[in-house]
Amino acid sequence: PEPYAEEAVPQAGSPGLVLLRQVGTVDPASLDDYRAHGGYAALRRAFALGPAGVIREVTEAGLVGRGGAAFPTGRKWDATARQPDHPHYLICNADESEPGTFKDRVLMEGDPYALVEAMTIAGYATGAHHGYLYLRGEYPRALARIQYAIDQARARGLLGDDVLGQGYAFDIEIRRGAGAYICGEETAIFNSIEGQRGEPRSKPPFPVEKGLFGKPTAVNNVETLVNVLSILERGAAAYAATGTEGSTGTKLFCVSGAVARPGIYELPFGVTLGGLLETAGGCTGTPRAVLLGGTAGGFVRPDELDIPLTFEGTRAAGTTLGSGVVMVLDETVDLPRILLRIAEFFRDESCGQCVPCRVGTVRQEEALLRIKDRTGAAAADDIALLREVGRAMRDASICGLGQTAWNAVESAIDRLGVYQ
Ligand code: L3W
Ligand code: SF4
Repeated sequence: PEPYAEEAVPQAGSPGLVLLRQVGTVDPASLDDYRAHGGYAALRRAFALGPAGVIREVTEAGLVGRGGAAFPTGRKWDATARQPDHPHYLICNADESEPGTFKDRVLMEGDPYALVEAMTIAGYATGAHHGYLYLRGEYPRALARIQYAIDQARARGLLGDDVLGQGYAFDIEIRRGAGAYICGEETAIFNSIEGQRGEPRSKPPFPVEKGLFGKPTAVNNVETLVNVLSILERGAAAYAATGTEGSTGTKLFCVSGAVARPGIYELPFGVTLGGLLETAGGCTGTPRAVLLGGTAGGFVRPDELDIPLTFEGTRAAGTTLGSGVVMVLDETVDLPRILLRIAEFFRDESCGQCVPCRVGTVRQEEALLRIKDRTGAAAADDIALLREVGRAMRDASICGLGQTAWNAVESAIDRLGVYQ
């Protein structure tokens, strides 16, 4: 393996890893090596269980989506499988673009066959014969490795008209994004693949009913899919024994910023934020804040490190786990500048389709620019304006981008007391 995966995964090769167990230890270019490490046992078990049996295991395991919204995967697959309209499609959302997120890249570069196998299982469970991998355009190494893995799997009868001689036809096509963050929104992916502008569609109807080309479609994040392998290998009960009741299994955390050993960490759900930072070698300076959950998430204070990293725990603490971003900021950072950068990002990445987001993200950036060096009464009017604009974006935007564009700024004002 090339050095990248090992550098990005300080835990590489450690015992107890589930999703990362092969990253840095398996040769990503060798199907034989993947199989020698137990690869394709999960697909064999899937064929033995049948589609309904696979969905039952995934549901009983309590698996929920790892892209940020934590929707139950079993429910999504069941709803797709039941649709009378055909064909069904499977899409793996690998347009990983949330600032500070790089977990899916590590999985795809370090263990590409795992994703190919997991997509095959998801296609089988949901009744799809065609899977798309919608890949972030700026991931050339992931593209090369996954495309090679797909070609090898096809040549060895693990994709194609008769997968593993079981009479099931499935193949995978890679589509690359072209640098737009919004194309990671599931319905914008449909438009992008169909050759239209990458703009989100209104939901409902949900993709499980009307997705790609208007057909039933299951869309899952890379990390979500890779979890399915260990669910099938070990069984739902063994999988669910890790983590908490509301958040089962392990989670990949993308730790960056002022920590001694930044990188991707895999830990059971329920570890505290402080416990995770300790695993990453601790903060290198005096901590000022942690951005949790990415730009769609929010900042927390250094005295809040006892927050349990679970979906329910972060929700109760008024924040979110998002896709697993943990960005540590020390006292040397210029917070108003960071907020401006986040606002610039949202203004830039808004697709412009709906007014609250198109106009709101511009107004938000303007207000932040005005108060960059102000505090107290001098900032009060603009903070009131930010709240009003933020509420409008949250309540009236079509998709998650506009709905969450004010989260980080709001948390910096209310939790960190910036501009006071
Ligand atoms: C069937 C229903 N399906 C919901 C499905 C829906 C989607 C999933 C979640 O993402 C998050 C946000 C940020 N019948 C259903 C149903 N579904 N109700 O469940 O749906 P939803 O609408 O809650 O969320 P979403 O719009 O898919 C918003 C996070 O995404 N985010 C992340 C960005 C970046 C990355 C990355 O770079 N990897 O994830 C940005 O906003 O945290 O929670 O499949 O169809 N009744
Ligand atoms: Fe486009 Fe923003 Fe509306 Fe989403 S909320 S559809 S990104 S304008």
